[in-house]
Amino acid sequence: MIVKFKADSALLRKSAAGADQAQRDRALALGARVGLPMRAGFGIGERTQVVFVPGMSSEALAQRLAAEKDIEYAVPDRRKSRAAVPNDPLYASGGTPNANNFTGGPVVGQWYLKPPSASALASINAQSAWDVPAASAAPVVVAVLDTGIRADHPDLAGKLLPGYDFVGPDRNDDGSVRVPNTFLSAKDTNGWDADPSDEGDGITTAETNDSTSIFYHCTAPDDQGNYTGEFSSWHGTQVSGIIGAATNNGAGMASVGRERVRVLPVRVLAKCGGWDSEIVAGMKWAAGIAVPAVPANPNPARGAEHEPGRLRQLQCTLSRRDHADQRARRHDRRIGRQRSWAGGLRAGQLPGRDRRRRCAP
Ligand SMILES: [Ca+2]
Ligand SMILES: [Ca+2]
Ligand SMILES: [Ca+2]
Repeated sequence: MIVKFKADSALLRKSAAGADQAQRDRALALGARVGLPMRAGFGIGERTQVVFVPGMSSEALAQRLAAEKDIEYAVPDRRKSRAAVPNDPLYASGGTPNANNFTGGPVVGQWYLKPPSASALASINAQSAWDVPAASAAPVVVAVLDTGIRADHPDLAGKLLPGYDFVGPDRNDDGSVRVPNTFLSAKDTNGWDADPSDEGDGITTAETNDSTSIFYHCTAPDDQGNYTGEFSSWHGTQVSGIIGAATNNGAGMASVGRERVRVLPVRVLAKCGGWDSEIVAGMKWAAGIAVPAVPANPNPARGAEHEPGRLRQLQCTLSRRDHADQRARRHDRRIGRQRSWAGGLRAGQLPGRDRRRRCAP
């Protein structure tokens, strides 16, 4: 039991024998007044100390002491244990295979958030960071510049801020807007808008093999150079979950940011990727920098995940990278400029078509 005496309490008399004796005297006097065999614990502050009555529950004692008019507060002294390891089922290791799927989460759990081990050297040990108290009660805003968001995901409830969609109308290879205006890539029938919903970026085998389609060779070829379709990646939602999924809620997965992060979804990629100009506009808006004709972002981000040009490249196998390089060179020859694998524009190049191709393994 933790008790704080009011400043004018008569029990706060100082003792010539020292603070410890004063606390003992105070506990004895308080116990005598309420008719309980009270003992003193250690002091927490000048007017605050621990007291206890053997055989009596903290709740009952708190109720009894709170009625005393010279007691500022009396609260149970409870044992706390570290809560760093969340209770989300997908975080735990050791799923049990059954005929249809896994129950109890994946066999490896979310290994990448746990302390490194002999079998998971690259894990980030988020557990140790979760034990460190937050510097501020205000959540950190992290922008996710990606394929948009599935805001209906239950593990993202309460974690999303109002984002924006910077995927514009379909363009020609020189970057000009197609005439007539179409939105086959955006799939939401309009250009930039306030709804960053992920409309899906799946491409059919027919589309990636149709030389008249704007989705021609938008998927990565296999080792034989054949192009096949891909299902939608829902990548923005996946990344948003890793960054900020509701955590310790007993459902789904845990996130790096736990309850300290809010995700700002910024849609810059759609079917067959996105354009640098729109990605840059999305980055500026996410950071709180004005973008013409777009309402100001009231929640500027302090961190950002930017999918194209970084993660994709890191994920590329050498074989895929070669294919992507060759494809980019062929493409760049057609429009008269060179492009390095690093993905940046060389000095003097015009920022024309630089649609970031997907290169996931
Ligand atoms: Ca749109
Ligand atoms: Ca939209
Ligand atoms: Ca969760």
